[in-house]
Amino acid sequence: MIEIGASIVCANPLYIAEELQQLEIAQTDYLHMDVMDGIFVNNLALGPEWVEKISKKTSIPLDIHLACIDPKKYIDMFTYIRPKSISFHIETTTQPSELIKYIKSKNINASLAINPETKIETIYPYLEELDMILLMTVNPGFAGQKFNESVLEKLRKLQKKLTEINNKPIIQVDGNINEKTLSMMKGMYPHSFVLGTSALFHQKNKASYEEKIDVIRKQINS
Ligand code: S6P
Ligand code: MG
Repeated sequence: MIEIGASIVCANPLYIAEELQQLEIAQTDYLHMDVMDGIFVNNLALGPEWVEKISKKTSIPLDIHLACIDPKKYIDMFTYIRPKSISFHIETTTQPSELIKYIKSKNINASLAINPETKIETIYPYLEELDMILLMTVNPGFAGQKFNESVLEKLRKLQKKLTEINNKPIIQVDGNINEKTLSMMKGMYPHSFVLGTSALFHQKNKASYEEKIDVIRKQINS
């Protein structure tokens, strides 16, 4: 099943209750929460108190993206909020299996995120353990960046590799996902798409979130 998520760092924090209401009307499948530590990426975002407040305002499941070094330190800051999934980066730890097991022991889907420049083969040893793989299509840190086309080859390789193993983790893409970049993925769509400024939260197009998400769903399903 295809899932569409909304990246909350791109929403207007001054009107967050209204933003959440519109995302509910749009039947957004999950809210993607970027947690940034200012070290792994050159930006700071979304602490646990803010994420908890959002979780209390909505029934949309939460998807936590830890763009942080030493992810072990951050996982328990979020498990009590009961997110649907937690992603941490392969570039940030030497013990992915330990963290995957730990996240799963909390009944939360475990996911490994991978930056555009990191070779896809680095996650192969963990494919049988994972619930999800987050393929970054931009470098984490900021919204509004250019889609890295080299990720298309990684997506193709990963999909082929997954046909050779028993486990079937979801593939999620994050970064400049819109009608144009979706058309580059045609024929090899992943399962889960994070929408940010380029497809959803930009102000140029005055359509509602419901209409914008509908356009994306129709394109994927066509
Ligand atoms: C990037 C972050 C993403 C962005 C999202 C923005 O640091 O992990 O989740 O919030 O990709 O979307 P867009 O369409 O502005 O690139
Ligand atoms: Mg993200």
